[in-house]
Amino acid sequence: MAPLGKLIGPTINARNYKARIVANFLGLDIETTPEFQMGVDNKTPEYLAKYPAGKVPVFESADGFSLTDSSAIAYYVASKSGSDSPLLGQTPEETGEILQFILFAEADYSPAMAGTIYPLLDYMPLIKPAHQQAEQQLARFLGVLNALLVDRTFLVGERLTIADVVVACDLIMAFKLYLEEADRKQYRNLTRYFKTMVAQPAFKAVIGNVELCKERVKPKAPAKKEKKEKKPAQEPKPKAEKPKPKPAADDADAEEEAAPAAKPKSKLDLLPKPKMILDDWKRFYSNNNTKPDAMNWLWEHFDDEGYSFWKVEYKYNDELTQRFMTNNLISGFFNRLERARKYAFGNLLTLGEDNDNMIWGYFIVRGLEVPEEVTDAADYESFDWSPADYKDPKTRAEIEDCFAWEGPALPRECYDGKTFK
Ligand SMILES: N[C@@H](CCC(=O)N[C@@H](CS)C(=O)NCC(=O)O)C(=O)O
Repeated sequence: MAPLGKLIGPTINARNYKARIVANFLGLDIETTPEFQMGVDNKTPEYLAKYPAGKVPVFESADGFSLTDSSAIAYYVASKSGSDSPLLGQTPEETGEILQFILFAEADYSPAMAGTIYPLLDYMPLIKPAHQQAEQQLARFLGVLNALLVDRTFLVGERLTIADVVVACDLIMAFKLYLEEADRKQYRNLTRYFKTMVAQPAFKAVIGNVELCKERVKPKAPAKKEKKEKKPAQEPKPKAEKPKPKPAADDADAEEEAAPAAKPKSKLDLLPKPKMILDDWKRFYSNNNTKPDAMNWLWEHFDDEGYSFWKVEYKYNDELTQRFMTNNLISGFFNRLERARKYAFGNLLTLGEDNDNMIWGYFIVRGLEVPEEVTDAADYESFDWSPADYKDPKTRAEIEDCFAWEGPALPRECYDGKTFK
């Protein structure tokens, strides 16, 4: 299936999730940009010439149509399955209500959420009266949704619509960072609703598991003012600084994007220099036949003091439904493994049939343990990682067929897969 187009922007971002979830519901494929650098790629002259607001996400269709604004993009994707798209409502009344909730989420709820949470994350200055007002507004809008959901499963009608996709995505940050258990009790209906939404396979494939807030994010203590010192006779010239990539103030999931920057050096960089350079392997794998050429190269060069092999299996295969969604789930997991890209290589495959499939594969990682760059990924816990002895002939045959996406050693027929490199 040719992708419908490309969704440009950071992949770990609630606004970016909307169109991808819609695409999953409808069996459509959308290309993403996992290497996108926020604050850099959306500020280039070329980007600004096309999208003067310099915001993300934007969408470019295969035939040159482009669109901004996450909910508009999601709506456009929803309409691609025809005017009777199941996500767009069954009657004019339902379509009207869908727009009502999308606009409520964007114009009422989101500014209140941002005004409440962003100052706590230091994305905005914390000005007490403004913050209090935002908190009150947020409580008001969460209360509206909570009351409305007392006897509803979905926001509009009896089926899930794009209103649910947009609202649930916009709620992610509040549920992850702000609404503690006691708050969730207060917004019981809304919490039930949110949990139901994010448990849908089409959501899970994009966002993984959402961990609900344990303790509300606290504002950073203000930096202590430096004591005024006598001015030196001559003021030193300020150094010109290069612009740095930065998480945007209103980036709905910027805390996740900012996380890698907080860990300056990996422990893995302190290991003795390996005999095999992972990038050489990745290049060789990309440019040659997997069997026999690339695999022969690997067995010849593999350094078992510097790297280890791991078999990776999804723990919840019985929850998987359509195979294309399983494959999207793998893409989502790989997006969240971004920090490990320098230290790992692997293939995860979707094996089997619709409604009876599994995720299975092998990884090579730097070092002899699964590194924190992998274990820190939000949905790491959804997979079993077991050490693999590549010298054992059966395991070696499995690794070869896994990296080639075909062959008799695969436990089931390969439908599709993803390479992490
Ligand atoms: N209404 C827009 C808002 C887009 C938006 O504000 N995106 C943020 C990231 S989540 C952004 O691009 N910020 C960068 C900036 O404002 O320069 C949408 O839903 O797509």
